[in-house]
Amino acid sequence: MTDSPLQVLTLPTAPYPDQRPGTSGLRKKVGRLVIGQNGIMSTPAVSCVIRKMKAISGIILTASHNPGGPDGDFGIKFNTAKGGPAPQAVTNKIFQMSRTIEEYAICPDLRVDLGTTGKQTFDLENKFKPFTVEIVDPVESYANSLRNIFDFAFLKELLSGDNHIQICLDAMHGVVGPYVKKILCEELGSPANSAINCEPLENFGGHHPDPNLTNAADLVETMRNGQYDFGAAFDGDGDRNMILGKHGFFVNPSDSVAVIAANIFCIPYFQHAGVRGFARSMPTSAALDMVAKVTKIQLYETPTGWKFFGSLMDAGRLSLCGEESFGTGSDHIREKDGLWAVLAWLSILATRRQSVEDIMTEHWRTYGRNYYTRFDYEEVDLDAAVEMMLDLELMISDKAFIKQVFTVGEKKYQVETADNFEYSDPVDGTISRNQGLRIIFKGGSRIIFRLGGTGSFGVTVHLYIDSYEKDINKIFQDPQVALAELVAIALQLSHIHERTGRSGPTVIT
Ligand code: G16
Repeated sequence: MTDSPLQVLTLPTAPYPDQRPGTSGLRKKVGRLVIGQNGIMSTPAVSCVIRKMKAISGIILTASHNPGGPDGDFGIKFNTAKGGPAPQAVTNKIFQMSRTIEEYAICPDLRVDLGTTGKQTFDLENKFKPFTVEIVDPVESYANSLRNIFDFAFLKELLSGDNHIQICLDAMHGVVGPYVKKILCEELGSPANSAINCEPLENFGGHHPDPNLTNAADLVETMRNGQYDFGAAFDGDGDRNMILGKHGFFVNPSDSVAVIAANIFCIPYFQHAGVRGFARSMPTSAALDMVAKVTKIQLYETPTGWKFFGSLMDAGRLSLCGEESFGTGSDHIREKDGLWAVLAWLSILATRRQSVEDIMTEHWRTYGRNYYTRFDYEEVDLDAAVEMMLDLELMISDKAFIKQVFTVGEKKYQVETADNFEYSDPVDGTISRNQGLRIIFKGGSRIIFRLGGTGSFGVTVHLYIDSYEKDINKIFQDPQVALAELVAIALQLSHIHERTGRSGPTVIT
C-alpha cells in the first residue's frame, strides 16, 4: 500500500459506432495483404498459409478445374480464418451485399512488385493506413507442412534410391507446377522429366485442367506405354488429383480415399495424430464405408463440397476425407490437396512395395468392390435440367415408387428408399437441403442425380452410380459393363437424353 491513493483520470471520448463484436470477438482491418510471388499460390497452399499466419480470410482468384484465360472462365474462392471454403451463411451474406453495394474503395496508382519476396509498405490516405503487402514464396510454407506429415527420406528412397520407381506428374499448366518441381523433383529426387506441363499458364495452355480420364487423356496415353509405375494429374488450382498406375490403370477417386484409409498408418502424421473419423460426400461411392466398418472408425456422409468437412475437422471428428470429384485430403488443412494425395499414395507404395494395380485389386479382394461411374452432361439448359429434377423428385417421393422392382436382362433391382438428400451438420446443427436425388436399391446399389454448382454456363447434370460387389469372382469387370443395367434404369427413369436434348454424356468417369 502506498501512502496516497493512486490518481484516476477521466478523459474525453466519443461514441464508436462500429465496435459490435462478431461471432468471436471484435475484428478490424489491419491493412495487410499476403500474396504468393508472381501471384501464384495453389488452393491448398492458401489454406495452409491462412492457418499458419492466422489470417482473417483469403481470396483465391482461379478458374479452378474449368478452362481459364481470356476465352475461358474466371472465378473467386473465398476462404475463412480456418482456411476452408466459406460456409453458405457467409457466401449468402456476400451475395446479399452484392445486390445493395453502393461504393467501394480502390487505389489505382498503387504498384506492387509481385516478383520480389518481402514486405512493401504504402502510404495511403486515412482509413487504410498502414497498408503493407507481403510477397511470400508460394511453395515454402506449404512444403514445410508436407515435410512434417510425410517421411521425406523414405519417399526419396522410393523415387531416387537404388530400386526407385518411375513417376509422371501432369500439372496441366495450372499452379501446381512449381510445387511439383520443388517438392517431387528437387527435394525427393524424381528426374526433371517426370514433371510435365509444369509452367503455369493463364489459359492452362488452352486445355481443360480437370484431372479426369477425358481431360487428362494425354497422361493416360503416356502411362499406357508402361514406362511409368505411377502417374498423377492435378487441376488448375492444385486441389484435385487423379491417380494412375502402370499402363494407365485408373484409380477411381472414391477408391483412392478408401485405399488411403486402409493404409493410413503408412503416413507418419496419422501415426502421431491418430485417426478420428472418415468422411465422404454423398455421391462418392461407399468404398470408404467398408474400411470404416472394418476399422471401427466413424464415417460421415456429407453433401458435395469441401466446406462440409471443415466443421467436422474443426470439432476434432475427422481426419481423412474424399469426394468422387477427384478431391482427397486430411485435417492438416481445410481444403482438398492434390499433392498431399500423391505423397499419400507414394507413402503406401514405399511401404508396400507393390504396384498401384496390385494394391487396388488386393483392396477389392479384402473389402469387396464398389463399382462406380459418373456421367456428366455439361452446359445443359438450366430450365430443362431443373424441370427434369423436379419431375424425378415427384416420381421418387410417390409411395408407390418404394418397393418397385426394375428388371433389366437377368438382373432385378428393388427400390428400398428414395429421397432428396438432406444433411444436418452434427457439430452446429445447420441443415442443408436439396443436395441430390438418391434412389437406393436393396443390397445398397445407388442411382444419384445432382445438379453441379461449379459450371459457368448452363448447368452440369451429374448421374452417379454405385454398386457393391463382394464376390471375388466378379470384382474384375469393366465398371461400364458391371453397371450397364443400373445405367439403363437411370436413363429410363429420368429420360435425361430426351429432356436435355443430348445423345450421351460429355464426360464419363
Ligand atoms: C468444388 C468443391 C468440391 C466439390 C466440387 C463439386 O470443386 O471444392 O468440394 O466436390 O466443387 O463440383 P460440382 O458442384 O460442379 O459437381 P473445385 O475443384 O472447383 O473447388
